[in-house]
Amino acid sequence: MLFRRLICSAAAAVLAVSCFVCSVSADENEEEKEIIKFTYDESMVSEDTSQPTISFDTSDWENYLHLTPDADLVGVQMKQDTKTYYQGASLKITASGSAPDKPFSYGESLRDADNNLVHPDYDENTPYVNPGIELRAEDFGLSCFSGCTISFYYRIGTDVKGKLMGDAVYVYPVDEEYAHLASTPVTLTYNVIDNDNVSQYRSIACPAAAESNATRFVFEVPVLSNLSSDAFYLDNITIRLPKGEDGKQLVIKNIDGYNANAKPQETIEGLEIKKEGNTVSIAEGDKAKEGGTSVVLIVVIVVIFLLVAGVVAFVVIRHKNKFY
Ligand SMILES: [Ca+2]
Repeated sequence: MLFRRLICSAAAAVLAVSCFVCSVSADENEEEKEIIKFTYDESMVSEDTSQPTISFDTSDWENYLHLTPDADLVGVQMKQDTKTYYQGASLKITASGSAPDKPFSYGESLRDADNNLVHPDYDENTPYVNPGIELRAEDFGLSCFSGCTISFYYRIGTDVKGKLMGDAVYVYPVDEEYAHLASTPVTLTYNVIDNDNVSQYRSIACPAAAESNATRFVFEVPVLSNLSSDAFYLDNITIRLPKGEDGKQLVIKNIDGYNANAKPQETIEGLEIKKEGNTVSIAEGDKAKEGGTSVVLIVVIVVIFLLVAGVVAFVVIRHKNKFY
């Protein structure tokens, strides 16, 4: 009898311990998956979407843009620029270094089309690096960026072709460990042909998914070889909050002294129209396209003319034959 009691007590103890272990491990799992609840500081938001959150028009932008921890790997630096801007003044980002000995965030650079390693010293297990600049949610009174969208104006440097991976700067949300939270980044690709973003500013947006624990937006500068000029420019960044249940759109209001009187640059959609001082190659490309269109038009007109002339000649000959 005593023996049976001992067995039962031991079994109960084992059960209790195992339940405790299960609950601890379940708690740990829950802790790992804990989603940061989105909250915002009511004193920092506005319904007025006409003013950007960061304008770069005064020196106060320095409180809101940061270098990423990997920025030094490729010598990323940033400073206000009053010569090349969308409106008032902008932020110029440069990178003076060469390619680091670790891969950038995007895996496609690891292997070529034949699945061979592009760089023999690293593979999929090598830690990625994110050199560039970043926005941090806490600077804007936000618990996280989940559900937010940033929009901004940008211009790509004239010398990035072949010198940045994919000829591009990549924009994407990350969590505190710099884990990617977007399957594909927003790609600012050097383009002087059909959507010129080198001699003029363009606007684009980058969202962070809801409940994604996004706390930063990274602008990655994946340098492959030394840049002789600027990497890219930023102006007028606006942070939009997730739309409320009432459909109201709130933004983080301007916090760095927006110069509303400065005239925005004209942004030309589609094919670029020349302005004084721009590169000649783009103009030649445009002319070639226009020339190509003209040639096709002339050929069509000539063919129609020949067809009509042929029909007229045929009718006239038939008509003459009737009388002779
Ligand atoms: Ca500005």
